[in-house]
Amino acid sequence: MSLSEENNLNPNWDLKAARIKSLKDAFYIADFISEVEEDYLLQKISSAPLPLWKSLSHRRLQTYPSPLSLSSNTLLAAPLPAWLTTPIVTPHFDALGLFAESPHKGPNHVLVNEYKPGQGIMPHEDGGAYYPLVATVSLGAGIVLDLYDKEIRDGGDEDDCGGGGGGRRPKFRILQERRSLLVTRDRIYRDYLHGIEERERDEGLSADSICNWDLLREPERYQAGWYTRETRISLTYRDVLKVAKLGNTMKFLNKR
Ligand SMILES: O=C(O)CCC(=O)C(=O)O
Repeated sequence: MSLSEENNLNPNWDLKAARIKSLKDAFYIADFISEVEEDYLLQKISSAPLPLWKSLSHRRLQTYPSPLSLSSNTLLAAPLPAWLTTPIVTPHFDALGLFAESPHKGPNHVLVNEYKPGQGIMPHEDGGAYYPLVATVSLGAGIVLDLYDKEIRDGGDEDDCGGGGGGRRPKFRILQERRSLLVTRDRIYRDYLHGIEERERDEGLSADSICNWDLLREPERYQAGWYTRETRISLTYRDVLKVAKLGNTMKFLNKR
């Protein structure tokens, strides 16, 4: 089946039904893109020229349309590449009204992160450069995203669905399957750190420890409580608040 034939809206999508109950400001749609769409995106990412990858110590990264200016968290206005827009933003995000209330009414920035088994990302917050909504599409393999209270505490509350162990305990754990969409916004965006443990396998998986267990496409796959990681790529879509037009930037530079 071709990509355009695949490009249908799924009538079963409904943000209310996708709400992760224990989090409220987070949503999970397991079957967000088809296998054909996933293959297409993976092929686009793997055929990008090598210099587009920035190698970091524990993962590698492509940034579209460009990194923010470090001093002012400003994005130089430029369109996202078409392959990152269709079908994810148009029509899928649009149908969900995901960015309907964001300043630019749509995402203007995408990070492509690649994690090999054993790689991850330290707990961090995305901060004030963005409208407080992140839409993450997972490709290639699943991974567990951990949410932490901003203050470091030992252990968690009784009703946590955090599991794991060792050092700092996550308050919540979200399993993101390949081809899924995870949306975090508002309180979850602002009040928690998020990170991915540097592990070869994710363990301690169960309906009690994984917040979105009831929304998984294949819970039976994780019934044993663990799985071995494989290479996973994420696309994180955001709306950067400050955007500069190239013409204005040039005027500004000429006046200096
Ligand atoms: O890969 C992910 O799901 C998380 C990426 C992330 O934390 C980030 O881009 O800030």
